[in-house]
Amino acid sequence: MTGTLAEKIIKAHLVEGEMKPGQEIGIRVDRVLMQDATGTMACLQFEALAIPRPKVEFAIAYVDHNILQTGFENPDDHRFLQTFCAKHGIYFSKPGNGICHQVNLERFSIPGEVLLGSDSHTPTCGGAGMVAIGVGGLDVAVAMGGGAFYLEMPKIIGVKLTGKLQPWVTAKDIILEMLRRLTVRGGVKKIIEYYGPGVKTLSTPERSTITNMGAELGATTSIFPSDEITKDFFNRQERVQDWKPMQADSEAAYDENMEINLSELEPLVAAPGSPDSIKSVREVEGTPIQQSCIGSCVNSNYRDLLITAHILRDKKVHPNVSLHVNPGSRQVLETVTKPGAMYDIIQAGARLIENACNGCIGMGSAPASNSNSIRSFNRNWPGRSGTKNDSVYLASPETCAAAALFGEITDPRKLGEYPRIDWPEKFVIDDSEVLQPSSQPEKVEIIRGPNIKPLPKRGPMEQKLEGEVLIKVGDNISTDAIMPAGAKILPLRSNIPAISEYVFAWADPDFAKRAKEKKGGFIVGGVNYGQGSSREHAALAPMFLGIKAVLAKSFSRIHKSNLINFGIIPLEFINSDDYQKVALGSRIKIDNVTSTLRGEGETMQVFIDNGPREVKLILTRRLRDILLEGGLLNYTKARH
Ligand code: MIC
Ligand code: SF4
Repeated sequence: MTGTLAEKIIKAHLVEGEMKPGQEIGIRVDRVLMQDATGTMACLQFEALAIPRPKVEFAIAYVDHNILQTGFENPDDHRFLQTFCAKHGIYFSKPGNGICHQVNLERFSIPGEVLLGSDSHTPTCGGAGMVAIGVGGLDVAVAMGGGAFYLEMPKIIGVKLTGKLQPWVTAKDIILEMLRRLTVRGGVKKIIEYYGPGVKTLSTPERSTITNMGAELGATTSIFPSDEITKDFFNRQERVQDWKPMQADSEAAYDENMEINLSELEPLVAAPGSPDSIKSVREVEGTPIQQSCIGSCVNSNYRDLLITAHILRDKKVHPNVSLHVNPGSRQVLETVTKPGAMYDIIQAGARLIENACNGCIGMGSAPASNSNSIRSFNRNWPGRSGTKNDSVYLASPETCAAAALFGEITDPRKLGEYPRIDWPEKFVIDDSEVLQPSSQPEKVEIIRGPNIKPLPKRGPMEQKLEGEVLIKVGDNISTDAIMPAGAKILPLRSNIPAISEYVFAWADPDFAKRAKEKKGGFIVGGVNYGQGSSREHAALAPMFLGIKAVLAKSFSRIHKSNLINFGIIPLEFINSDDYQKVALGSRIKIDNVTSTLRGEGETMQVFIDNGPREVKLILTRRLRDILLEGGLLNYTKARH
């Protein structure tokens, strides 16, 4: 790996370690973003560090997830965040201003800088040449306090793009093709860097569609060069002063290489259940559809909405279909509304949904039982839509709009001539919904309604851990399965005692009750345990229920860090037989926890039903020390 763009940016930010794949490095963070569902905790954690103002160049909190106000909980959180941000030097994007990733790309991305965000789709800004990484809220809080961000130096995969997309084939189909080739774990411990002549054929928002959904590959981040096309985007955002060229050397050498000829791609979908269940639209054509949703942070930009408007112009949505459209930001909504394109969408019968996450996280727009929904979103794990046994297809906005018109999955190439999309000379620029921090912070009172409960604490690591296996799950279990979201549970994000009642609620509704009765215990998982979101609640709530360790075949990057951050030990099976044998109710005993963590050994002895087993404990000194302290907050406080 030499001369790659990701390497250059990391090198310029390196504060500790050697940039060899697999080695721990520390990097300086320039900017952070938070969103409301993870941000309330991140703010409480920042407060616990007792640092008055962020030490990074720019910090912002968005309200975009917990948007439905069906009770006091979400508005309590919004008000807490607004007052907290005003007092503590953090910018605040009001509810309705848009999805964090879309707004951040438009207004706050800076090529060549490092962005850390408490949301897994933070890599969206990689479309503008940033190293943008999704992490748990506590990592963001520590970075805001001036701490470096530590990660395992990833391998860099170079993806050469050649050719040009054919009409009706889109950036979404490029990332779906990546998911077809690599699956949801193909990007773990990797950065995906795009280069080659095909890059020039893609606009900045299209590039961001691709980097956004690199999260579904499990990648640390994804990045595009910053070139004349990026400059053009910054020009139309009236902030060309923030732009700079950034690209890999022409002779850059990648750790792994891939090539995609854009001319050969066709429209694709991810079939229900997982973002990597890829099929061509042709294969599933004719599948009846009852709902079509266009929006979410991966596909709700100006281009996506304008093409939707072109497709729907002077037509009507099929009588059996409910079409939901949500622009990614107020800027997108205003820019599309000005020339009248929004009218085309509304007259066709679409339901206009707020500029926010909405149905993507089950915050409204849940589909009916036994019905098919097609969505321009990025995730379709079972139940994520809010409906049990849901059947959600993921596709481009073009394919979603075609399905909305015909009532069944339809190859968008049948829609005729591909409309020409002209970018507006300038996007509508109005940052008035992003509030600046107060210039008189001493006068600001932070308002905590009854939904804001204090942070739960954990003491230092115990030498001996003992208990039962409280649940055993299979491969690729997402954090949505561990700590479900949706309109009922998401509003409890600031109230850990309340939200912990829902851990594994869909997989095993008795889990929380059992965990409390048994005074904690252990979780057993398969490969890629904890894939998906950055939500640290998938570690924090189990910690609250007394979970001491998770034994799995392997872990996703963000969730593994979150477990460590909250003092839960991630242990990996060496022998897959051990995974087979361990069962719900098996007794687990670890006698030498702290002494093993104090040493350097790469295994830990665990007794499973009295039988001694060795499991992998591959952790750096720093991560072992974090576990010994009982989590990152204790660790950071002890070192201030
Ligand atoms: C998601 O898409 O799953 C979320 C909701 O945006 C999460 C963050 C969260 O759970 O709050 C993510 O992607 O990190
Ligand atoms: Fe919001 Fe969905 Fe994007 Fe997560 S994936 S940030 S819920 S729009």
